[in-house]
Amino acid sequence: MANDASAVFDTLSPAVSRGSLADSFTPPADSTLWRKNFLLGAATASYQIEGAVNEDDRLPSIWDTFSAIPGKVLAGDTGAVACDHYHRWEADVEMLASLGLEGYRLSIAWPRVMDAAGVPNRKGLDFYKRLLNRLKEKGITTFVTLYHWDLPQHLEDRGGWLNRDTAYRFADYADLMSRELAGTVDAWATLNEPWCSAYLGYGNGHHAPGLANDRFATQAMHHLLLAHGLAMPVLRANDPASEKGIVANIGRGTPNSDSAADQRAAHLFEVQHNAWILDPLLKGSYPQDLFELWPGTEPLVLDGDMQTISAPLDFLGTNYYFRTNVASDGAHGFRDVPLEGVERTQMGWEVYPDGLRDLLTGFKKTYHNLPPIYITENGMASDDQVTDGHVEDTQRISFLKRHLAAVDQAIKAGVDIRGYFLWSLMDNFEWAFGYERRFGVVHVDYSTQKRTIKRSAELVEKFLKERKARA
Ligand code: IFM
Repeated sequence: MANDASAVFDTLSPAVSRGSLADSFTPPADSTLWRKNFLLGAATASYQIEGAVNEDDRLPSIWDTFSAIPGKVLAGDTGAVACDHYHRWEADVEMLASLGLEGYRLSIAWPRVMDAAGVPNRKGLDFYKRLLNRLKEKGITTFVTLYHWDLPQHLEDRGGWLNRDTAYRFADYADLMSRELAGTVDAWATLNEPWCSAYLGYGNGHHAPGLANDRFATQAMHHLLLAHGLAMPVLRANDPASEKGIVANIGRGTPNSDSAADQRAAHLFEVQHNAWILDPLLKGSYPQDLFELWPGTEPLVLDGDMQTISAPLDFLGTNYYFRTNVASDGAHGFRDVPLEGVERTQMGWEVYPDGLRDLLTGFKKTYHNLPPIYITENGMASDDQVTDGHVEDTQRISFLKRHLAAVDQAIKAGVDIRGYFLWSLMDNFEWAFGYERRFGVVHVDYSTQKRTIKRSAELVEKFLKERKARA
């Protein structure tokens, strides 16, 4: 591993080549992705795929409540049925295994496994036990996220992540899950994307529970990170053999011009997107620039909290999708300046693989204690159609190829990256965008629940087979 990542970084080509499509998906011979210990898997999340929201005494979550409010989710979609994975999990595991995927990242629905008094729900627990045992039988490495946004509604009714007590309830939940599931989980992630939970949930109201106040966002973030910190020792005690970490969505901000004001704007974009989460976890403090961006929003922090939050991680999961081009807003913040003529996905997100490499190499410079990294999500939405039983998701194939090349570049620049999970295994409930946006490498026909393997998944399978066959 290089000692000075920046020196190596400077010698990298300025852009990850767009390359050609389908048949050249396989990485070049010198790619680090050929290493057999580089884990390649796929990810999902409970509310996005499970459905069965009223079964086996599952309690309502904030997303059941939010999606039932007219206008909150495109086309009025909800996760009530989703991919019906709660009933079809056996076939879904077969499909995952048949694709040769080595890892599966799933999340547990908190409202499924305990009641409001903290009493375990055996039926819900058994679902995850069966699922994880089957994955283990198939030899699939399991990454389990405890919180991927489906907070029990009864906790939101008492303030949700604005209430410090929720962090302690989360530690109780982590305790139950790690006692029950120890031995079937290879890696635990406490939270998925606290930025989304805090900012989209409490800062701008685009996600459940739909509150919109920057001060709420910073306090919710503090309680989320505290929940993470309280859960870590519990997970370590109950399941010592597994890895423990957290998953953050990371965002690249680029300046619209060379002006100092725009450079500052891009810096502030990344402060609120990345440092807001990574500084407390890895440095034990919030970035002061955050409060320049959002004056007067300092959260209430009690003695010892930052120490709890910054306990060492075994891994950091990073989810990457796009970059945001920004300019100064003329005051103390930034404004988005969408670039013209760039490639975009069905979400309208710019395809920008270099951002993944640049962020990871940048983190290595900023955080001397950066733990091993997994890319816990990467992928794109496209309006995929099944034609004669096939889905030719050409843009996704190119997207994945270019992002995997960026990962290879970051590894060669000295970042310790151990694996990559496609987002997502199958099309699913894309939060405020409902079922219209298709992120899967497997197509789901929601009227019949038929799964159709997309061309991208076939090519990943082909690569994994080739890699396995290599001496
Ligand atoms: O679908 C989401 C996922 O739940 C969290 N990360 C981003 C994905 C795409 O928006």
